[in-house]
Amino acid sequence: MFLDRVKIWVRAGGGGDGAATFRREAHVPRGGPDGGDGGRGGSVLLRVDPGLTTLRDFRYHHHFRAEPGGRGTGARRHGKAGDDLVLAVPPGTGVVEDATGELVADLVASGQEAVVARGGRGGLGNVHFATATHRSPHHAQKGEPGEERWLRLELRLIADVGLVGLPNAGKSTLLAALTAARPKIAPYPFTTLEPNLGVLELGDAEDRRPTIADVPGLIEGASAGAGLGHAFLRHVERTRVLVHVVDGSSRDPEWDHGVIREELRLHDPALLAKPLVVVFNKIDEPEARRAWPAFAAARRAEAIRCIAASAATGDGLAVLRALLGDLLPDAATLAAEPEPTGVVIHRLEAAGDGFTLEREEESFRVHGRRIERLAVQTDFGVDESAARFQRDLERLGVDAALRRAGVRPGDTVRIGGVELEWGPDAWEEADR
Ligand SMILES: Nc1nc2c(ncn2[C@@H]2O[C@H](COP(=O)(O)OP(=O)(O)OP(=O)(O)O)[C@@H](O)[C@H]2O)c(=O)[nH]1
Ligand SMILES: [Mg+2]
Repeated sequence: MFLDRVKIWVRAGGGGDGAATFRREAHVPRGGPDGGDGGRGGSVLLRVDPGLTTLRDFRYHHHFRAEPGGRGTGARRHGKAGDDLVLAVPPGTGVVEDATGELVADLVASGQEAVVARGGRGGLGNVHFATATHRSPHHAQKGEPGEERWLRLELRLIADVGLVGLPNAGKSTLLAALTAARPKIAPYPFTTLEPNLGVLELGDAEDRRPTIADVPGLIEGASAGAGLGHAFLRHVERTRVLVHVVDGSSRDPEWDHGVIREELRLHDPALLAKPLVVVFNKIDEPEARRAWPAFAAARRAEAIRCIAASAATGDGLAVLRALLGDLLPDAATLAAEPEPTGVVIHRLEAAGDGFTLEREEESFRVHGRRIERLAVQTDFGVDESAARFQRDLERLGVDAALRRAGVRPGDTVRIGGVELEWGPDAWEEADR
């Protein structure tokens, strides 16, 4: 199976919990708080490895987790930070947030990285909560959970020249004849299931080394999803020059030519505006030689560049090389990293203090990044921590908003993943 689109789940490590410990020393009967902070959780990153051309590594493995941060301990010892998890992807990998369909990163340049799930912050230890009037706090923060999300990785191979054509036209044979690449070649359609890349040695004074991509054969209806369809057309979107390979010995090369043009147009009319060379291949075959004059005349009438060649014997390949040399830009432009489209690095929203309130039958739901984070970082089993959270609700205005909305004792209030019961003076985590 050709894989250039995969769905993966990533989860960053949660931050470690802060500790609520007290100093114990031989001569100090009641030591002060000395709980250290939890360590930060590891993040999940994607990084471009220019040696990769497929998303094959994600074929059997779809779930990725970074390491959590360690818990803080006594004597103000901080927990260890979790290691980041770095996943290698090929250049041309678009990263789409599955839930929203939004492109969050477009990874094209060698070594380019994107953080796709940020590790949770470590919780603060109780040393941070001691004040002049409250010297022995039992409150420590829990670690912040790591982010998790479903992502779609979509590969658009980055190559200067794209070879397109019906199955069995001779695209892979042509790639092998022009470059050092050794793709599989066979006398039946659908031999190529994954794109192959080769470097074309133009041998000119500028020493240009454009890359050529041989993509699996297109069939009628490809733009609408037939066969392996769109997946392959996506790869030619970024190429600078298209080479359309037609099997000159086929029953009707003119029809073959028309099918591919139509599929390119249906996928994206801009594809037809790219510089194009039609290679009338297999000219060593008698049928091809017979069909060539009419085919050439038709292309001339449409003002489409067209040459007769044989990928098998090498006939016409010098002409093709020279034509590609003319159509491709200079060495500096070729060497430049392609421009990413859209957003490059996913930026996480800052935790704002704002919130919204929603009534759900007998209960309420509070949405707000900051208040949701405070809720998950609170250990409601510790009275002092629950009381502290109550003060956070007052400080942020959530408490007043709930009262205005008519909350009554016993009502359920959900904040993020935490379910609480509204009490006359304090909050309790609802039994679930
Ligand atoms: N006689 C002749 N045969 C050729 C030529 N080019 C390719 N072939 C043969 O055509 C068949 C198909 O070639 P491939 O290069 O695998 O074709 P492809 O376009 O890559 O096919 P898919 O990967 O299936 O899309 C093979 O048997 C090749 O040996 C040529 O110039 N002359
Ligand atoms: Mg092939």
